[in-house]
Amino acid sequence: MSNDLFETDEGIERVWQEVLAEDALILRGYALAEQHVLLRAVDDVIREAPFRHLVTPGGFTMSVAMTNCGPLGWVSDRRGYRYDAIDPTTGKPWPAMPPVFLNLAKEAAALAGFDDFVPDACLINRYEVGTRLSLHQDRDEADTNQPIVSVSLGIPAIFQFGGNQRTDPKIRVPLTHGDVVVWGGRSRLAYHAVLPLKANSHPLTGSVRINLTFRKAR
Ligand code: MD3
Ligand code: FE
Repeated sequence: MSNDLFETDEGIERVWQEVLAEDALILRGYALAEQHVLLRAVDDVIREAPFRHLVTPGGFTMSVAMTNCGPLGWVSDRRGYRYDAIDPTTGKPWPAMPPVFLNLAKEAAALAGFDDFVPDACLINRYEVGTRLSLHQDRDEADTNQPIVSVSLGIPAIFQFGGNQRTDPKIRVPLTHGDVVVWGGRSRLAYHAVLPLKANSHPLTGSVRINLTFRKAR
């Protein structure tokens, strides 16, 4: 855990950092400065590309509701998982990535040492009370040398973080409103999960948690 000064385009900024694991860096509260703009941008995206519950290749409906913005979006159906430029629900391209999303993802990645991260996909997850995300790896992206940046908004979740093997020991970490995490290098293919959300409420989102994940899919 450390409280460090960084020189950025905006001047000097103070960032609270926690090393979660090798090459996994938590920037606690890093999104707070933009919280209102971020949530307004989520509302704009979901008006064009509503949240939906995707079906896994195995035929299970996911309890997390999802949508995307940016040039590519992550989708799942009976045929498999993939990134696609077209939203299967609307038949149209995904909404553009809001500038505030892109800038935040790039800045966070740069703080973690990924200077030229340019995400082409932002997956937006919505968790309601009881929603969970079962243990998985994120390996649908072409280049796993590129990090993933996640932004948590709304009610807290307990995140589970393991190793590169499904059965590796796992640690539990709370992720709360405004937390940003950069997952790269040796953490990039780690198994992870979100435990069922407990009832709670946040002044800006109500009883919901929103998670943004920025990815370089291609
Ligand atoms: C560690 N989302 O969308 S964000 C996902 O809170 C996903 O919605 C969770 O797992 C959520 O795939 C967790 C944290 C996260 C995202 C991607 C990772 C952790 C990661 C990729 C590799 C390792
Ligand atoms: Fe994931």
